[in-house]
Order: sequence, then structure tokens, then C-alpha cells
Amino acid sequence: MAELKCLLWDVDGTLADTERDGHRVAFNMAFEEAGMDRRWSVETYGELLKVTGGKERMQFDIERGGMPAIPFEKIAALHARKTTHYETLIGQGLIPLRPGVLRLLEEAYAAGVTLGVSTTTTPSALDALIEHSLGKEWFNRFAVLAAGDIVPNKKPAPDIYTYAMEQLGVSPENTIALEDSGNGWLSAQAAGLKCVVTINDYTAEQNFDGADLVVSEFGEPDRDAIEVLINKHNLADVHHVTLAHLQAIAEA
Ligand code: XBP
Ligand code: MG
Repeated sequence: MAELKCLLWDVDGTLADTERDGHRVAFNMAFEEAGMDRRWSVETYGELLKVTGGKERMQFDIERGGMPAIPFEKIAALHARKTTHYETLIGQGLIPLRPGVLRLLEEAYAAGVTLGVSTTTTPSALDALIEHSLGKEWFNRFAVLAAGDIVPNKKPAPDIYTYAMEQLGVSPENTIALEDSGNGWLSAQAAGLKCVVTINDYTAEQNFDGADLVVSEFGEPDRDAIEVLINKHNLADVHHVTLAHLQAIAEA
């Protein structure tokens, strides 16, 4: 029976719905600023999200003929501008945390559970979200912020989860990943982790077979009950996800 010692949080789509109104808008601002015709619609961005990493996403769009071919240095420069625009958008406080995120983080932190971040996103973009949506005190409360190009292979590869666990000295059996996407679930699974998924509009139809718990959101005690799509361990009374549920998943 394994004790829950660590929670590793994905960022985009899990902590907050950053993709449609944050990252997508910032990419389009960078394209416009560079005099490019390309704009990513809400629908097109959904297709592109199957590729994790903003630079990789642009490269993929080029390869499929959506954007004219540009050298990698130009992609990297565009992405740097995109990140600046994203940080400005986040700084405006327009993108709140998803329901139940702060509640669960606070509950786990108070209980002495080690907290970390494992994300594909760029470190400075992550910092902006922590500062403006969570609060600066969380820079000290997360024991590791594993993000972006720090590992060679992005999700669905396990690298970013494996890296975070190495940094923390925790083992997979004591750790649960919190994710929102099929690529995130595959990454967590490949790292040997149990995984709780909160779906969103972009990920609702993706495949989460084998995940431990798949829900519409973490929810709140004083709101309507969340929707439970997969409940592998037959947890009872999942009106909202609690630390006790996560402990039960670790022990299952
Ligand atoms: C998030 C990503 C990121 C963001 C954009 O995936 O794939 O690429 O979309 O961020 P996950 P950057 O939630 O699985 O970590 O442009 O900084 O890459
Ligand atoms: Mg995500």
C-alpha cells in the first residue's frame, strides 16, 4: 500500500484554461506583429494542440502547409515574442484558476504533501501564471517547477515527469499526476504514475483509458457535483475531488 507523498501538476488546461484565450491569442499577436497572414482559430488551435510545445506546434503547422516555411531561428524568435504577449495577457488577470485547484493545492500543502509542476510550457510563462493567478507565495510552495525545454522530449514522452521526480527524490508509486489532456496522461503513464484528469473543451473527446479518475473539474463543495467519466477505483461520493480521494487512489 503506497502513501501519497507527492502531487505533480500539469499547467495548461489543468491549473487554468490557458490555451484558447491565452496561448492561442498570444501566438496570433506574434504572427500579426511579424506581418504574417496566419491566424489560429479556436478550432484550428484544437487540431494543433495534439503537438505539445509552442515551437514544435508552429513547426508542425509549417509542415502541414498552414504557414510558410521559416528557419528555426525565426520560429524561436516568434515564440519568444509570443511568450511576452502571453505574459502580458496573464498579467491582466483574465485567466482564473480552474474550480477546485486552489482548494486542493492548499489542502495538500497543509498536509505536507510535496507539490511540483511538470509542464511543457515555457518557464517564464509558468512564472507569470503562478504570480498572477496563484500568488507569489506559491513559488516557495512548489518544490520543483519542471518546465519547457529542460528535458529533450516533451509530453507524451515521460521525461518531464521523470525529471521532476528525480529532482524531488520521490518514487512513482507515491506520486500522482494531475492532467487535462491525452498527451499529458500518456506522459504520466509512461513515467509510471497514477493520474487524475480534469477534462476541458479541447480534451473532452481524447482517450483516457486506464487513467485512475477522469472528471469534468476538481469542483467545489458549495457548487453542483462534478461529472465523473472514469472512476477506476470506485471511489464513493465524488461530488468534488478531495485530498482524501487522491490518497485513496495512491493506496489502491
Ligand atoms: C502545454 C503545451 C504548451 C502550451 C504553449 O501542454 O503544449 O506548448 O500550449 O506553451 P501541457 P509554450 O499542458 O501538456 O504541458 O508556447 O510555452 O510551449
Ligand atoms: Mg495540459
